[in-house]
Amino acid sequence: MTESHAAYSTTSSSTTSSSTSSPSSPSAGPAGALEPGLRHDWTREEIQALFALPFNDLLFRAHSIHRAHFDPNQVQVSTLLSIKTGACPEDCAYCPQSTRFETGLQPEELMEVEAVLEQARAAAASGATRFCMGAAWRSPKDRDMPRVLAMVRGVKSLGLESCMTLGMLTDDQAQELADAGLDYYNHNLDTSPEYYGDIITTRTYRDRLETLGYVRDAGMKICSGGIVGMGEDQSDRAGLLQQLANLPEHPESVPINMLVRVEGTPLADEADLDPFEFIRTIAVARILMPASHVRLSAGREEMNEQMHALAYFAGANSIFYGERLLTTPNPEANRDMALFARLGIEPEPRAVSAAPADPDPRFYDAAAR
Ligand code: SAM
Ligand code: DTB
Ligand code: SF4
Repeated sequence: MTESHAAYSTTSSSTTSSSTSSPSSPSAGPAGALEPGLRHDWTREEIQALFALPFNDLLFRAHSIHRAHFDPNQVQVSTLLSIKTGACPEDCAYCPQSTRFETGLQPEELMEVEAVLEQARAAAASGATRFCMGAAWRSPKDRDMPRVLAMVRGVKSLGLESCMTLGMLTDDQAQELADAGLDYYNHNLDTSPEYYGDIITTRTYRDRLETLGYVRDAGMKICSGGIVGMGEDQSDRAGLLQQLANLPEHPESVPINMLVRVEGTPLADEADLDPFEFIRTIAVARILMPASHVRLSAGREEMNEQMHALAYFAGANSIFYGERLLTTPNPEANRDMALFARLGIEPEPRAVSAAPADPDPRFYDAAAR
């Protein structure tokens, strides 16, 4: 284990803060999760105190921090594709792709590279700036890597930012992905360390942190977040955000998923989470990780326009765009664009470094309007 891997370990749930900065003082400086002045020593008590604020006070604080770091009228747009579907050996209680649950999902082998690129071209044409590819694997097999790497190179050649979520990685696999040009690796902590064992038994929290360490060491950006609405309590939501914020560097992208309850999974009948509690989670994520993109992720299909608008106000500035997530429905792209127009929101232009030397003029970049 290298020194930086050792730093990817769980934060004890209640450590005393040694920082002098207060939660109400947003860090100044340019946006970027490596920005100096960001805190990595949040205690559970401090975070729970944020959750306990009156709703308007919490949103005002989160929105002020959001404005200090981002254009509040821009939202980053990613598209998601399942490149290998179902038949996953893991037992994540929320997931329709686990082979252990009868969800009626039709498994599909790893896609061919050209079929993935066809979808990536469509995503680029519809205005997405990042293309995220997900595989229902515990971890990729070495024999899968050449095809996966070809997908990364192909997506990059279209001028899109690339993201993958393939399960646990070895340090070598992380390096291969980085060398192929992968920009982001998505690997979620999912929930607090204490609640984690109620949801997944086939891999540990430590395993997840180890993969995040390899991803960081290989030089890729981290996309890591979790799921709410799985029957956890507020302290678990605080615990998830505490783990993410206290990583050696904040993840550049923090997806907050609302559980999509799928028939056949153990969480199919989970009770509704109070929508304001979901908004609070977004707001607290924004306060803790001021320079990170906070993604309003799964579960949007069940959220109305007012809820979307509140989430954007609270600090969410990224979405998955397109009518499907991995296996479940997502709002149609034109509904998102219509809401953006009503709210005066523009898609965030893609990062300059992702543009190819010679962009293909056939593909329209809606975000670059
Ligand atoms: N198999 C890989 C892994 O788990 O590391 C990558 C794909 S997995 C589907 C990616 C993430 O999707 C999970 O970590 C989880 O946070 C999220 N997810 C899966 N099913 C979900 C559901 N029903 N509702 C909300 N989020 C879900
Ligand atoms: C993430 O945090 N959410 C996305 C992405 N990372 C891979 C996945 C959501 C999956 C929702 C259930 C499904 O469609 O299968
Ligand atoms: Fe498999 Fe990923 Fe689903 Fe867990 S979340 S069952 S690892 S596809």
